[in-house]
Amino acid sequence: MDGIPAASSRVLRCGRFAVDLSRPRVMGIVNLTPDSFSDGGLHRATADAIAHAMRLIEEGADLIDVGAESTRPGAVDVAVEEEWSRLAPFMLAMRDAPVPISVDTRKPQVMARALDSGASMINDVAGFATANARRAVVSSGCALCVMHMQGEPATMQRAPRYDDVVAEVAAFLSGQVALLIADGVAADRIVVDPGFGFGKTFDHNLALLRRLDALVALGRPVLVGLSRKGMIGTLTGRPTNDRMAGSVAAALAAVASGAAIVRVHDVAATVDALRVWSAVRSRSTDEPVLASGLF
Ligand code: HH2
Repeated sequence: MDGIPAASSRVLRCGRFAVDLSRPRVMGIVNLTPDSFSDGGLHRATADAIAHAMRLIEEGADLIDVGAESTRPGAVDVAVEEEWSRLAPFMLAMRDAPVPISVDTRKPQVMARALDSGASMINDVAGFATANARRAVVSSGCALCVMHMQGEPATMQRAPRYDDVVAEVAAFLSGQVALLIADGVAADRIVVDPGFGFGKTFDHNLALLRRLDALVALGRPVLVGLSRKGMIGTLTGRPTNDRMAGSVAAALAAVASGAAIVRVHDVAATVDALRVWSAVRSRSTDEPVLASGLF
């Protein structure tokens, strides 16, 4: 498509999958943290999460991202055994899932167990900053999401500071990609993510979204997670569960600037929006979406 940089035409190696990034992809969020499932015990929460993941896949999710440790601002760390006990039954149930399962974790021990249990992608909000994290993933064929975060979730929103947020985030991401490649990870396994809301003020987030092209220029596919985040709340004045329209608009803005994957809660709405956007952008007149566009 015109104006979309070369990175979007790549294939992402993702465990037993090869994800074609010639069109934007939607990653559906599944949360196994207890605060997301206020009623019921762990078993109920797991069953709900599996049903939710299947629903997101039916709605058109191209990947599923599952997390068992909250990384929201102020969140406290979860022990390895606790995090894995939440993830294990989900991973078992999703072993033959028709789309890649990405595991959102910062812990090398959890990464290793997730890969043994069939994970196709590891999403590390700490950007594989430790040698142990890189060691845990290097010899697998999984995809890796390298995200930028300033500080730690417990304190990251207290006083984020940058001289030039776009340049600093780009430098961190390219440095981590170089480290992974030096460790032996093939470049076609790696995506990068600016980490919206992770040690960033509203102005930092907006600057990153406006200058996403600077991250696309790094040459790796860019993944963005803006769904229902504080930035959408600031712009719309709406509470977390009423931010779908704002989140879809943000996803479209990111994709229009070259993002390859959008990480979202509202899969159906995002898939619809991307279909319309893609049809308008497409130069082909025989797209099925156009053929069925009559009353
Ligand atoms: N954001 C959250 C968690 N993991 N991973 C990546 N790669 N990019 C992100 O932006 C990202 C992430 C935080 O999302 P939040 O809405 O706080 O929670 P959850 O995703 O658990 O619903």
